Amino acid sequence: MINKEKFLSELQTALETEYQTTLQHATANQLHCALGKWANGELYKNWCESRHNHANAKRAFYFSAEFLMGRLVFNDLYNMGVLDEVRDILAEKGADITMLEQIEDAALGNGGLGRLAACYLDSAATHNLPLDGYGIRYKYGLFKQRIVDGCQKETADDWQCQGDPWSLRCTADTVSVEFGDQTVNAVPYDMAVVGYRTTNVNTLRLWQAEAIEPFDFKLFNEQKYDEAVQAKNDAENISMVLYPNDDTPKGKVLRLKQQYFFCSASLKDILRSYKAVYGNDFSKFADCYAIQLNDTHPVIAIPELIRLLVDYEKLDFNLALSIAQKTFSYTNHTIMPEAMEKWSSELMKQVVPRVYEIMKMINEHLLRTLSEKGLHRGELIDHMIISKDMVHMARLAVYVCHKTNGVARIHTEILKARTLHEWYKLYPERFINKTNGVTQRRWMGLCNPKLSAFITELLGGDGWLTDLTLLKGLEQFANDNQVLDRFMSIKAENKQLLCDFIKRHDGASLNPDFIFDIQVKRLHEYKRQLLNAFSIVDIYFGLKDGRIKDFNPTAFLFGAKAAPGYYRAKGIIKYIGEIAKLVNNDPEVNGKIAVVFVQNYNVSYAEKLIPAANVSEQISTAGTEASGTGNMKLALNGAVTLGTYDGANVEIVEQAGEDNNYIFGLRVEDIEKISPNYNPKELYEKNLRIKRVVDTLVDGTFEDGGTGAFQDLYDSLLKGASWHQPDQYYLLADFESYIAAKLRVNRDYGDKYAFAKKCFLNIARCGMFSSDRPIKEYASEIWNIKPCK
Ligand code: GPQ
Repeated sequence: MINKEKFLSELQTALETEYQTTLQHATANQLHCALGKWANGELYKNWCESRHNHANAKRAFYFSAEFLMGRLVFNDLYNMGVLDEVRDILAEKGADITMLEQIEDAALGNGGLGRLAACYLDSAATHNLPLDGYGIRYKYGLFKQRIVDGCQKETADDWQCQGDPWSLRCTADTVSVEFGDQTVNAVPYDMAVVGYRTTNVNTLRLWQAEAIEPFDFKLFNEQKYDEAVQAKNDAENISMVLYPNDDTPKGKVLRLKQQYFFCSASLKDILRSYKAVYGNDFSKFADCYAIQLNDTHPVIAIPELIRLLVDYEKLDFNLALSIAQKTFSYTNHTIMPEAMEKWSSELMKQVVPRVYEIMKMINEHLLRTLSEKGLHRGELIDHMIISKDMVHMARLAVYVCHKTNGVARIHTEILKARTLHEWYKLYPERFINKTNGVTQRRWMGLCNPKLSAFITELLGGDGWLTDLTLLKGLEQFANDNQVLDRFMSIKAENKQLLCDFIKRHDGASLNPDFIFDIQVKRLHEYKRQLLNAFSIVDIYFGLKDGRIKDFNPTAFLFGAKAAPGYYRAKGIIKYIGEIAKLVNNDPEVNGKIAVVFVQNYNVSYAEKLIPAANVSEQISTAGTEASGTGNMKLALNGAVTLGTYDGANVEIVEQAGEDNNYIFGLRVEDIEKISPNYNPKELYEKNLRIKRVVDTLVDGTFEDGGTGAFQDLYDSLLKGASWHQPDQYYLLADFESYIAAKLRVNRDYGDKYAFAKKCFLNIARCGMFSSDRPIKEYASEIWNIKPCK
């Protein structure tokens, strides 16, 4: 319960003193800042106490270059347990809380990896686990996307332009970070990570790069104005912008600087708190702290910790290495070869010379280990060597960390059998699986209040919000048509809300009675949005020709950002745009199919789309998607999965039942078998449906605006390119089985109770996909930390 008088008086004071306005007249920004101030005041005591408690326990830190937090205001109020009250009090005073939907997301991440970090922070805080995040306070988050004439246009995401009332600048904790050619300040900004229904508050500490001196006086006096601020600009550039590549790192100097910047600053911060308690006795370091490396982006923290211990604390290298070994663990998020981070040794030498020397020492240590084990063979060493012309970050991570984990069972198995096989043979005990999860607070409670209230009613309590396995209790209602009726009407209401939002946001009109078939995720060839597009074109032709009859009207929705330099992905966006134009304007079919590509898909948009989905498209080529987490969010909101045997889909259908989902296509073993002789050209020539659909890329059906993008897509499937074989993601191989499965979903939807039952059972059986489960597993099996309150 909040103290209403105090709340109103604080809010009003903030509005008056800061903006000379009142609750009735406040803009969204003003109300947002005032609410943020109030919330920080409310949290202050619990936050201090939590910090104090954590200081006396073993703690863990999540090092991540990305934290995709999304919009903070609703989530923080929700977790504080005051969202409904605040909404009501504001309404009484003539202010509408929904105007805060204008507030920008904190989009400091690209996609799954960054959002996973955010879900883990939420779960740890909720379960009183002392886990804090360390990352970068980018000035500009992931770009904003507009679709102009079917093409993606990017603009800068100035997420702090309306202020950032959820962060506290902690100038006193500034540290400096040294590179080969510059030294900068790292200034921390702390965000409270509010646990749900607990007094525990954890911290996300994000570092901002600033110049040591604001400008050079001497140069200024000489009227060399640009040069006078050069150092300032060079410093600020480090935390200026999030790299917008998902899964495909580019070896850029600035990116390396970003990685080193936040790792070095975070370790200095951690060492400072350690020394305040233990002085120079480092023997207890690994008993006090565990550090999780979120992919290879923060792996440079390993040599950095060793450097700090050796150069400043005068520890012997081997002792420092063994401390690092006990402290660090590493999560791998991909097996895509192009995503494995490598840095040129030249670049390393230039940017972080001493760290590079330490890496070479680690490499020497590896070579000695291999030779002791009798594994000093040339070709094996080529596969394992950490540093030569290139520095291999994943190898460095696996060699030093005491644990390496994949993010879904099939993914971990592939790591062991292929990607990191040599390492697995050497250190089998280090490999462990941690299937991802999502927080049900944001991804059910907050974004789907009606369904959540209904679940609570059915279960006779809302304990599921902190123990998602309780959803099992819903199974007993799966044959109850009254329950299914209410379930369906909630879905219908969510679809109506989504239609209204899409109308306002994208200008597109949709009929909520259509089946909502949704594919939302980053745009990437391996995720196969192009296959989905092809299926729509095939269905379109089928409807026109009369080959497909009795089709239940379906809206195909897409949301996806393409990395700005990923031309092929942008070509796919344009192609979907062309399909939308054709289909939506054809009166012969537009009562049957609709296609919408929504603009600027982000966390807040996901919160609207996911509760409204009937069908969840999870169609990556088997063996390519490490896990996926959108698949879990959609299943938990009552959509069936139309997907391949890939990532966490495997475990979702294992839990929810094959019969309640639509699995199609080649499996990893199948692909292995056919790949040596795979001939997509033959499939194209023999199968007239495939040919007709693929030909729309080049036969004038659609226009790519003279860019050649569609010809390139066509060639990628039938000719390949210097860097890949034709149709490397097996779209044509899965074409028929995919569309057959899609038509099965479509037919099954017609039996509304049977279909609703499938959806309902997906919810009831997906309790294991809460991020609460893996965070507790990390805590007990990897970090050895315990709840503390
Ligand atoms: N993932 Cl390597 C990203 O979002 N960004 C990356 O740079 C890498 C992986 C994703 C991965 O593609 C998904 O399958 C996972 O579900 C997600 O990480 C979280 O583990």
